[in-house]
Amino acid sequence: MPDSYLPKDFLWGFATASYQIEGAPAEDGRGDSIWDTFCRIPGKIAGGESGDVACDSYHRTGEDIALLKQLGAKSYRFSLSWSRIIPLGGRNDPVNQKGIDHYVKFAKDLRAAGIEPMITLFHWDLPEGLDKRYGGLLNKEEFVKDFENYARVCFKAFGSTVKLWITFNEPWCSSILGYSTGLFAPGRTSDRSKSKDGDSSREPWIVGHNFLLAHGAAVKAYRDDFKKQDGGQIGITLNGDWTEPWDPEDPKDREACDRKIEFSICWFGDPIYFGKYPDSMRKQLGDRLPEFTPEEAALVQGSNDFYGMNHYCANYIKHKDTEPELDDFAGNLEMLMQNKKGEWIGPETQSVWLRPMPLGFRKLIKWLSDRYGGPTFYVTENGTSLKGENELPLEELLNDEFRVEYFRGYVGALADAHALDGVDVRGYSAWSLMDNFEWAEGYTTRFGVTYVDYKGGQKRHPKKSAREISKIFDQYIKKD
Ligand code: NCW
Repeated sequence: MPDSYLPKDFLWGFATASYQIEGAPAEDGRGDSIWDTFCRIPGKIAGGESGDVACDSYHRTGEDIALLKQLGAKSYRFSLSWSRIIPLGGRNDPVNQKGIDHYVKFAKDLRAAGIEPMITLFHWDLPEGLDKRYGGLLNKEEFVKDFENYARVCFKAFGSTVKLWITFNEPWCSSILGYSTGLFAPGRTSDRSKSKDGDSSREPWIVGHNFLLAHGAAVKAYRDDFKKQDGGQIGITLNGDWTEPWDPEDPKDREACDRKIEFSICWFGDPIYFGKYPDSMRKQLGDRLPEFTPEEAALVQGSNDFYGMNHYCANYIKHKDTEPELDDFAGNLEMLMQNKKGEWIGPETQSVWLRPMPLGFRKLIKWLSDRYGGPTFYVTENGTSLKGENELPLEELLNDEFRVEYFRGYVGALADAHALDGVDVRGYSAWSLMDNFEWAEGYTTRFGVTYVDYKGGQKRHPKKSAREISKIFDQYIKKD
């Protein structure tokens, strides 16, 4: 037993998301989501791919559960496709019983297999109908009501079968990548207008605000009408990287490190824990960052039963002395992979944004725990890709020692955060159970502990990491 440890009933398992694994886009009454439409735009997705087939998980629920069991998972985090449940998305649109039945059976089957289901209500695949009808995430009045309605339909359908709910996955990604850089659906960019008269540099902040209100409304609905009888917990999942100063001697770089975390994580975390946006964001963005009315602030503040943490990597941060650009979303700084001395933050991976640094995980969860008064954490995603993994011969690809090392490093860092720093962490989901549709990167990036043979009938082949991960947790989880 190492010095550090994780609590006895620690829930570890794997995570996926509906559009990334399911396929079956037109089956059993499913409506389009903004990702179906986005994938049809030439040039948006590597290789012109889409989630039309993906891992075919919609048809392989039994196989996926058997795989989870085989790997020893105690929990499985998956997301619901809103447009399978309400094909057009809105509160006055028909509910699709077939969609509900599919997921309820899946959750019950997981439970029967001894695996705790953890449901994400929204992992980026907004019903296309809502985007078309009223501008989707940009429309506060409509979106908040429609999300609350969708959440209520789900809470009612799953009852006590599901005890861990996540409203939104990584709202930063949907807001910034969907409404500023345009890398993700619906692909809106802030360079449509660099002028001060333009509205486009406001859009990501409006979308972020609407996510927070919709989260608050869904949590209130759960607490008012479901939590008591179903006995579950509900939270949001936020992504964010650790930051190290480019020049540790420079106080401005050190300040910029915190500012970067504020712009990515505290943008959502501060309203949820404090009822307001970080001062650094207000200072830079002025009135482009929406204001909370007192009612809105009250709805959002205190709306997390737990903090869902997605974490992958770290960056070096160098401050900028120039005025921030109108479309800057990071806090007027540079994100770098090398520091002043030319040292790399971590090894290269297939994803340009991902360089692992396990100690950064420990530092970040402690930083967040301190800032937010010691909340309960569930790590809802953590994992890696390997540069060139997709090109390797199968045998080598299955021998993913680098991923085993990644999990050893990160799980060890988490155990340190728990045992040595006093962080209250109850669960961990590795990203991902299997290789899947990696959004704009298509199928070129493989995050799975299980290889999916896309050309060979979606057959699953567990990699070495799939077998090792249970041993890693076994080593750290306290026995009595
Ligand atoms: S793309 C992304 N991911 C991966 C994805 O598969 C999963 O669905 C997400 O929850 C793995 O974990 C998350 N995150 C986006 C990374 C940010 C890219 C930064 C671009 C710079 C502007």
